[in-house]
Amino acid sequence: MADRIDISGLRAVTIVGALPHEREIPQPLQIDLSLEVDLRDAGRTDELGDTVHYGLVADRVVAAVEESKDILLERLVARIADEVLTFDRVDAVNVELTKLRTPLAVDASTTSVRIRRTRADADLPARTVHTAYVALGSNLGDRESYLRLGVLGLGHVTSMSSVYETDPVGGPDDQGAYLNMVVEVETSLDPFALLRRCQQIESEAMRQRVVRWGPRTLDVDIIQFGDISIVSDDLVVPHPRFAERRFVLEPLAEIAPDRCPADWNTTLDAGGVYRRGPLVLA
Ligand code: PH2
Ligand code: MG
Ligand code: MG
Repeated sequence: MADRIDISGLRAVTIVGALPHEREIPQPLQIDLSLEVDLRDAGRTDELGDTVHYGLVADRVVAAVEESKDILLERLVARIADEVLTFDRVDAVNVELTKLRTPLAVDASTTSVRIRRTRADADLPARTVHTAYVALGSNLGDRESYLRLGVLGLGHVTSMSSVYETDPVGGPDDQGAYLNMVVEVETSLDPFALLRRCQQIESEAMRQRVVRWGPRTLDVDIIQFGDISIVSDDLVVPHPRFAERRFVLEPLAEIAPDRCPADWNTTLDAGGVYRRGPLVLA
């Protein structure tokens, strides 16, 4: 992964060095950082939560440097790398630490050290990525455009079912047919953060929650999140009704048959779900 976030020319003043006068007088340092971060999700979603907030990184690094009183640049540069790796989207970090006023008697402009550290070097667990299955449904307006908006907003979509035209289940009698689909998403968001993301996408689609199970421009539901079970006021995972809904199971079976209950296809009423074809993204 070649994606990087660079912070260059960061300055801080602190006590560092082995020479007697360096123990007395704080000196100016420059810190140059290059963070290895997967930027694909943020490139799609335009969400700060999908990347590393470099303002926070810069603040934390400057604070760590100002608090330190190390003898060696080697020790301080390791401290900086550890600080940056506490941001769990950072897979690895390159740090260059420079004394801007070299303490040497000879003529030299700067002295610096440079290291690269990965999460494994710091004994930190690799960034955790979960596989979630998300169902999308629309039965108002330009339904296919709403599905597209949903898919693009979800971030790293690794698999997409076909689009299905489906008869409405529940709700008022006079509502139109739905388009439904299910996508597989790789995410480092936790389930509640993914829920907020889904709700954000729905509000972007100007969803108006008027009637329960009534018509909607876009409904985005988490069906499964890894093998995690959650029962809370705002979120139940796996989705409590997915196993009864052909409009979820047919698309889910297309991309992840092992995620469907056994025999669903023979025990559930047939009909009402018609495969249309792939969602055209461009
Ligand atoms: N969603 C519902 C209720 N009924 N029926 C179909 N066919 N498709 C849906 O997505 C759907 C529904 C509640 O979210
Ligand atoms: Mg729903
Ligand atoms: Mg919903």
